[in-house]
Amino acid sequence: MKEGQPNEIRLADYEPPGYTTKETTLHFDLQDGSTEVTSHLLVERLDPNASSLTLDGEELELLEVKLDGVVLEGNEYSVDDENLEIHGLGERHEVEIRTRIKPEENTALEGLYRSSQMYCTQCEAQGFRKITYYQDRPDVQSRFTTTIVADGDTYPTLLSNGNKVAEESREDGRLSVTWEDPFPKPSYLFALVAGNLAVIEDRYITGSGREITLRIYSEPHNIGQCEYAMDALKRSMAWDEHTYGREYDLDIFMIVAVEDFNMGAMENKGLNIFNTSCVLASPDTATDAAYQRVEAVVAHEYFHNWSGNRVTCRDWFQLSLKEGFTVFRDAQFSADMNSEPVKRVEDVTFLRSIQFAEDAGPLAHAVRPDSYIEISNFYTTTIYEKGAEIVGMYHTLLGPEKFRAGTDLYFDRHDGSAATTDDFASCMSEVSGIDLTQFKRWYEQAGTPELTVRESYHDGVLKLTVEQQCPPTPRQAEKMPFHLPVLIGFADHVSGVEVHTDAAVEERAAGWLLQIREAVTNVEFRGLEERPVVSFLRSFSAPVKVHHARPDEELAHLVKHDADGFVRWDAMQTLWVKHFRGDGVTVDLVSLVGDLLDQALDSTDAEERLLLGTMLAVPDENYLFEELDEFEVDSVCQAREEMLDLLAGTHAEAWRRLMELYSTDEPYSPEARAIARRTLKNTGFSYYTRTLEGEQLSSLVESRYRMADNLTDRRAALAIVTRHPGLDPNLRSRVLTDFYDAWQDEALVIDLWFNIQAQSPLTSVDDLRQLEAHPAFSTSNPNRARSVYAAFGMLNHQVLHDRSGSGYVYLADAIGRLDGSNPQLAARLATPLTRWQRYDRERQALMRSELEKLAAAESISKDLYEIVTKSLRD
Ligand code: B3K
Ligand code: ZN
Repeated sequence: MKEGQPNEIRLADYEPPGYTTKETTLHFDLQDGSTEVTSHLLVERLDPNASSLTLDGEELELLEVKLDGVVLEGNEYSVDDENLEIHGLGERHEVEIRTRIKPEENTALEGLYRSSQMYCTQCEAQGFRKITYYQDRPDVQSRFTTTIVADGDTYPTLLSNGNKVAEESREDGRLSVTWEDPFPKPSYLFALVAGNLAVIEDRYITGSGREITLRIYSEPHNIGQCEYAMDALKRSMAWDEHTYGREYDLDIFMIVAVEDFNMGAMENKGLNIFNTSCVLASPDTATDAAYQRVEAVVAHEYFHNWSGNRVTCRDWFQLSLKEGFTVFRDAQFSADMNSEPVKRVEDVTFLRSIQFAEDAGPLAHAVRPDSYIEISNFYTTTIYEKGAEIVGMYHTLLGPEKFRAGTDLYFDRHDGSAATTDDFASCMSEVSGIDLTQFKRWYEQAGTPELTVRESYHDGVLKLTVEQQCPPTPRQAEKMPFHLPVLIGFADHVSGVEVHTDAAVEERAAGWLLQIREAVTNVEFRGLEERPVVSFLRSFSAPVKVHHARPDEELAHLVKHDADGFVRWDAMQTLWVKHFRGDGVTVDLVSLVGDLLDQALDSTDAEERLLLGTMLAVPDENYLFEELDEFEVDSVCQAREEMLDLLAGTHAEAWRRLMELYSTDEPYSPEARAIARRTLKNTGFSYYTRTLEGEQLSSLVESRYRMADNLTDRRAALAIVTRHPGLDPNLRSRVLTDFYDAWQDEALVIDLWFNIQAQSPLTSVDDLRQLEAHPAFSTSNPNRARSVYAAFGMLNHQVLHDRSGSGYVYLADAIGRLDGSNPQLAARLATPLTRWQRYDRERQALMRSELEKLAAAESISKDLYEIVTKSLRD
């Protein structure tokens, strides 16, 4: 890295800009090997005392600077590695800057770069400064006009934000296209695409009767897989009108599918750019989970048009303002399209496995952090998923009508401007009359709060005491109590109950909402005929851990009977965690699973089937590692395998029936009803194969693999092929080769092929090296790199945590190599090593030593430096 420590940016240092850029006119001349960018800026003074304009710029070749039409000499401005400053300015000026950049050499995939045969951009958060010198900060919003000139034969598709206003094919074979975006926007929402792209087109009529042209572009070989995304887009547009009263504003909305992309997708105004993995879907190339991800990400990026673009963030500390809110919105959408409790179960599983781990580790940070070194590192599950939980808590506290009034006020008041999380809270408070001052601690205090619940029952009165505390996190030793909503009900219908509490309480559908604000809260339920089974934290109404000492029989009762699907699943998880902690569960978990299995065999309701699908699974290792305070990796993995074998063996016949009952000839459909059938079928298949060996096993696996007519079923077979220790190795290699040969031209399917091998405990470090040597492996494509390194680091626990330390060395070496070309990706892949604190002492030492090696590298990037040094600090 450059000399010295990199700068820390602090929220406390925020200052509004002295000047703003009102109009931005850009001209791109795309040539092979280099691109010339001319920007014409109209700047205006905001602060009467300001006289210099600071522009951001990185890795640019500066060709010329003009001020009000006059070329400036080198001594009339100052320029260094990060900024260009022009001094002695007045009220209003025209600044013109010419720079040269090299998109072909841009392997970091930030700014303007090449992916396959096209040019594309990624500007959030600070990529625009790699295109030209600019006020690259979200509180500067400008109207953009963009002209792109390129060779017309190679790049007939030239796109940017807004509406196309001119197109000219010149005599020299160059094509020139101009786009104008009427909505002022910050530079992070700028986008440009140039390529020879195929397109599908549709239209959408808004509630007010405007016709919007919808286009999805991709490389020609992918265009057949864009229909599902188009369908999801139209459903998202209708849903946002209906649920939030938000209509689309431009006349055209475009999505472009790009093969090389660092994350999922990007909400550039009117021109969303997507990782192919979040837009392409066909039965043979996308699993059920991938279809659902396409639906969710299309919706997420579309919803940003209001929560992010029309109302943007004042500074990057406010990132959760747009991300938390938009994740909440896309979760509501997915719940409406599929199943509410199942979506909640999926989100809580993710939150507990990944976000709680972040909150408990050295990289814990507040949802509105105080400081950062590299903002790209703050696109975290805390900002996104915990941020979404905060918005969910506003929704629960206010109820749906007032919440909608709050969002209406927020969109109305802050339209066209850059807002803060405090502004959002003010709107929620104003419409509801609820004092949210204390609630805002959720943005300031890191760490997962823990509730301890105590119950006592006498003479028809049930007393609950709820105590809260939050563990210390880096640089935040002491925490103040949180204001949080707790939804409570009883598993069985109880009438005539009166509630007395020192907290605010409100009757809600099938239960009560408590607003907890104190460190200790008491609640009494009076007038009960017998002791009820308490259903606590229904719908997971707050992102907290709950310690609730209670008989296992009560949990089993909740599993079978509670009205809240989330609580049913949650009670089952509590029992599993207790079991793996070795606490001696007093109910028979194997027969409880048997009861659920019977329900699954009898169920006729798709939502219930989906929920049962989640309940028939034993929690995975990441979930258990987070929930168990102390554990040893190999013992947990082994205990889990033994439990799976026991469940399989005890109910072998029922698993087989489940597999067969839900095997149908129906053509593939991504609807919840069909997904539910496949989930149960493949759950049965997976358990049943644990009871087989030899020829019986081979023939079942091979026949299921051969008869699969979609990727979900094929993947289920492949998972057994790659993980079942008793499977004939010849069959394993035959199926893997067959799969590769059949799908070698489908990049996303081959990603899955690498991924499923990299995550199998049967894949050793030597096998991983062989995978890396495969001709289809490449680290320049982030999806492919992740398919091996992220799958290994996040999911292959036994090999990663091998006592020899070879797994850590392997992962760290890969990260070190990648850091040279793509720092964002490298920093992201380091996540498993940053969790070192939760493992045993020997493993801690081995993991820390790999982090120290990475930190010591001469040329470490700012991105990776921040992650490794912060994760090593005491
Ligand atoms: N806003 C983008 C994320 C940008 C990440 C930059 N490193 C995608 C999203 O959350 O919608
Ligand atoms: Zn987002």
